[in-house]
Amino acid sequence: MKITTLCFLLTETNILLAMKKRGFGAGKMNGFGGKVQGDETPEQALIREAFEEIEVTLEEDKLDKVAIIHFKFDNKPDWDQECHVYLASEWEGEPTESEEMKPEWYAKSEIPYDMMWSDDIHWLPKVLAGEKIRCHVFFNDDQTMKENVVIEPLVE
Ligand code: 8OG
Repeated sequence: MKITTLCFLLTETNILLAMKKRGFGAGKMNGFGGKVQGDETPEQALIREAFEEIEVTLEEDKLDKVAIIHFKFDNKPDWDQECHVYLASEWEGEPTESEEMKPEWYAKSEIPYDMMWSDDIHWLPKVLAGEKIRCHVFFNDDQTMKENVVIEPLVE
């Protein structure tokens, strides 16, 4: 099973999203992050991806883990994914465009869900409101989402 990471930078009023320029989810607005490689922990993978994708330096003890999202595809088990989601209010460096992502700040009250993955509206408002959740999202073979999103408290 693929393990991935996802992170959103936050200020008091704003959230950092970035347009994915290539690969899985190209054209969508999202947090930054990506696949865990080798024997990395999710946090190590995220710190590496933060620098590669938007030139931001994160510290492990300043990451707030808020969710694990399980993505499950009908007949494509190799697409299944466990995505570890973090919020960060402290970082070093100015978010900068790379070959992979073009970062942009949005007001937390104006998150452009219509430009994002269709499942995000089910769980992102909850984690921004302070909930820690485990979420199960199911997809059809054509990558459309099924309606039965399951959300439970995150207990690790
Ligand atoms: O390494 P790569 O860029 O392919 O990793 C995929 C990234 O996209 C990773 O950060 C997880 C993220 N991602 C999905 N599916 C979804 C989704 O449905 N919603 C959100 N917000 N992110 C997703 O792969």
